[in-house]
Amino acid sequence: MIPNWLLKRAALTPRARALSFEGKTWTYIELKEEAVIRANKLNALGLQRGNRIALLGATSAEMAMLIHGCMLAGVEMVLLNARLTVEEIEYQMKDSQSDLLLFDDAFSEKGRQANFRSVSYTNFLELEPIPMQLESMWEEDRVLTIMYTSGTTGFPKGVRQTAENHTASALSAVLNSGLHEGDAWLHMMPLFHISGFSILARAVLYGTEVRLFEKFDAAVAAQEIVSGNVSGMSVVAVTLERLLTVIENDNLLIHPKFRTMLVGGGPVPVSYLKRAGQCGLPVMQTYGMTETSSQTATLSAEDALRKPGSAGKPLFFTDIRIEGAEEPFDKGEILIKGPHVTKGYIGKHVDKQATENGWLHSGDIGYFDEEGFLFVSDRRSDLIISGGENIYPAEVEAVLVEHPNVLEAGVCAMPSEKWGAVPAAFIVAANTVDLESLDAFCKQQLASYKVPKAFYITDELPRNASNKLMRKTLRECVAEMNV
Ligand code: S0N
Ligand code: AMP
Ligand code: MG
Ligand code: MG
Ligand code: MG
Repeated sequence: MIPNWLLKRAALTPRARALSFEGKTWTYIELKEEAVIRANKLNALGLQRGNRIALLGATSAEMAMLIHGCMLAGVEMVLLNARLTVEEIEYQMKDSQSDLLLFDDAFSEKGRQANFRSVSYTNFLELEPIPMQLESMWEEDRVLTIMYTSGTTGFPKGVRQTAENHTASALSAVLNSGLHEGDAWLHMMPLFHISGFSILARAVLYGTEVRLFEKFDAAVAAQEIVSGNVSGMSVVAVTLERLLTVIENDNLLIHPKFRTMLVGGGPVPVSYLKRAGQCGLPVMQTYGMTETSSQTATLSAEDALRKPGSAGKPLFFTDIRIEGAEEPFDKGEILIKGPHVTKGYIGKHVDKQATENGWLHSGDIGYFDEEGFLFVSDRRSDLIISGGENIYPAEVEAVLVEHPNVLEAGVCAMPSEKWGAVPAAFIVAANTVDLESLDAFCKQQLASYKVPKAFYITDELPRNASNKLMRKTLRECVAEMNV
């Protein structure tokens, strides 16, 4: 059994600072009181242990309190990506058999359009709470959160993340990064991604503060880091680069309290790591994913300068193997084992085995060097990572071919100065297809980061002997056209 993090934490260090947001702060006892109120309001809505609710909103203190409220009430959360379209929200609500959609008022349009029982934050907060038996202990397998990641089939998969997954992940992380008096984490990530949720989970386990912001802002982040407000922060490559530019332009000095800049969620150009080194910004690359409830390997402070480009060693409770590798530098698929690895999926993919003999097949390609440092050398087959958001070509292609004038579609990554990579589409058209209407058609169904940023009309798509689309050839075409 695992104690409910917040109840335990509030009992241990009630007066420690837990959260700050938009000029307000909460101690752990105050955060617990807020979360209990929300658990009791969930009870008032008739939600019971084992029910599922979907949360839709931007990062906010309210969302953090709702998350803790759900964990107290025994309700499983589906954390929806706030950039999804109504169609995508409906798919995930239906697939997860969610009992309720709770939405931030700023998302009212989407929240009300979705064809489900839904309640806005404001209406929820007006409810009269009905006291309930709080969930003070969790079974290891208690599903706390469900996050959707896209799959090679084109149908997003809901990943189950249990109390054990999150707890093991947080414990592994602290055995790598250590815990110092006054530690505080700068939180500018989406709370609906594991990159953001894991910050909350770690803080409540360690008894440290989360300095929460609605969204990434390079100037504000730099100020927080320089002033000694925070000891750590999580970023993706795109946000690291924006932050470096501010630090470089203003010649800022990193406060000695700041010791961990975790960067992950996709490949990180080594040039960024070098620039960080020159600024005195202690950057640690990490390799993690939704299926592993965040970090699985992370570079330690000790090796950060010595091993640029490496994602470090497997964390304390993690085992990593390179499939088929016989010696250092042999490349192969990265296989992961440990208590942080998901037990599986829900909905449409409920029967899909997440692991084979305990090993998760990441789909990523990598190798270990002679000292056991992991290098992730290639991304999952065909996966496009745009500013830390994942796009699976199959999902975009499935939408494109629904268009009446599209016969066939192939989607691949196109390099982007701004986002690292963006999707590009090759279209075999039935009649003349108006690209503007195709773009509008995509925007209706796909979150905007998934909408192709370039469309190319072609007579046929490259296919191999077994008729499989060769997206690698598409990528080569894009590269040729952009020289
Ligand atoms: C990069 C971010 C901050 C960009 O958002 P920004 O600049 O605030 O844009 P908006 O003002 O919201 O929108 C303006 C227009 O830009 C489009 N847009 C926004 N984001 C993207 C994007 N990523 N790609 C393409 N377009 C984008 C908007 O749609 C809008 O356009 P229009 O007007 O047309 O609608 C933001 O994208 C961001 O926060 N990205 C990071 C997401 C993230 O957290 N990814 C990680 C996911 N992976 C994991 O969680 C596993 C790894 C992990 O856990 C981890 C990762 C990093 C560090 C630590 C860990 C860990 O293990 O702990
Ligand atoms: P997600 O499913 O959104 O959690 O994304 C996880 C995926 O991001 C991984 O499977 C990798 O493809 C990619 N990724 C995460 N961290 C790194 C890293 N340090 N280097 C390269 N790719 C990464
Ligand atoms: Mg944003
Ligand atoms: Mg993802
Ligand atoms: Mg449709």
